[in-house]
Amino acid sequence: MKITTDHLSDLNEKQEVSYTSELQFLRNKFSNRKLSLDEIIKKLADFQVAIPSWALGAGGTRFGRFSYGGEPASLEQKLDDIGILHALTKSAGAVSLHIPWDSPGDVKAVKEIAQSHGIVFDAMNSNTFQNQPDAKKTYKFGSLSNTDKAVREYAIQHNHEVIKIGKELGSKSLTVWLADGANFPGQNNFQTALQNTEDSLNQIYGKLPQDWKMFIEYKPYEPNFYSTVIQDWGTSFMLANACGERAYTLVDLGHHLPNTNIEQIVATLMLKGKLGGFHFNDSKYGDDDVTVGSIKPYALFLIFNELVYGMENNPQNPGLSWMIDASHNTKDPLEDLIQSLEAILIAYAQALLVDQKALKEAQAENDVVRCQEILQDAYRTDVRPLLKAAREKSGAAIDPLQAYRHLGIRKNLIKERGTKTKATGL
Ligand SMILES: [Mn+2]
Repeated sequence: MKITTDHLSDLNEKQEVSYTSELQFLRNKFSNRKLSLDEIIKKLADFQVAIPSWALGAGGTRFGRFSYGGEPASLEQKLDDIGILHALTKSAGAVSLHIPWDSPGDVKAVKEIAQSHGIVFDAMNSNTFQNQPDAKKTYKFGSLSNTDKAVREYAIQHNHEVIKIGKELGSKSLTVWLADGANFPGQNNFQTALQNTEDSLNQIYGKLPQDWKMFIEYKPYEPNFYSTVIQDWGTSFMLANACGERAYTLVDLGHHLPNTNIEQIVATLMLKGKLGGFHFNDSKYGDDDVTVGSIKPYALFLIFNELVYGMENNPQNPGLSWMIDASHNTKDPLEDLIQSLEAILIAYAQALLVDQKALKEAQAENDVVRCQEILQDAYRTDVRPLLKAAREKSGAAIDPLQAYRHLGIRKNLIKERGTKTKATGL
């Protein structure tokens, strides 16, 4: 199913009137500040978030997986799904592939499909956390940190292969996330595991093309429950520094222990020019992978406040690679992703509204109350009219979720693909 501009323009016409008056309200509210709402609208329209190839299917847990019908059964169909998302939102113009779950059989054909949807290939994700059916070595006791050199080399080789596929597709970055760690005290020698990981990452980095970046993702626990080799941002930062200037830390919102101050991590990494990638999701307990902004929208805003500050003040930090990393157990994944994109853009818009000059002054005077007021004034502004204006400007649906339902997209996908298809990956 392909969404045309005709599909959307009828729907948009009905929406226009109400949001124009809401937008005017915002223009009046901010008229006494040197703030261009049109510039913010343009920034929102330009913001693109990669959709991971594994987010289009039903996720499930170790207890069960419930299909919802019309799931994409191939990489080609996954790209079609992202094409639908991008047509509705114009914010999902990139895909992040997971190898080998979504190895492109016919690279040329896959590139053509992506191009027809206006989708580029963002970071490539390697997988050394599970054994593939044809595996010659086992990752049961780790990959890049494994005590067995042959296993480490096997995992390094896999990453080299992922870079090779990525080059053919036009990607410019590799994300490495390791499940390596230990389930029990004494199982691993911490120092040996870390040193092996550093050496292995260096070998992967050695084959990284000059115009590529490598992102090192961290996570405190799971699937290992006693220790994880790359457990936190500090370890990732240290490893990135050990590899070289094109290696960066990747922050995944769900990969922190409860109450971790993620916005401070973001600020620290951007100051040091080492924040490379960002994975969006939300959580209450652990790596829950639920819809962005569904549980802690204020935390998301505070994180975006630091991201915006960094983007404006830290030329030493390169442009970031944005991706949604979530799993969908009870919702239609496409609806869930539309909600996530909306939450990301809301937080971004709110952060762009922060009166940075006034905040700086209040901070200099240690006027704590005023500092909080300034942040919360931005956070409590309903910025949705700005998102609607951005979407109309870029030819998307003003209200993507309503358009998705109105056009009966899931019903159409079920008609095309059947009720029993199963997505590859998770
Ligand atoms: Mn992630």
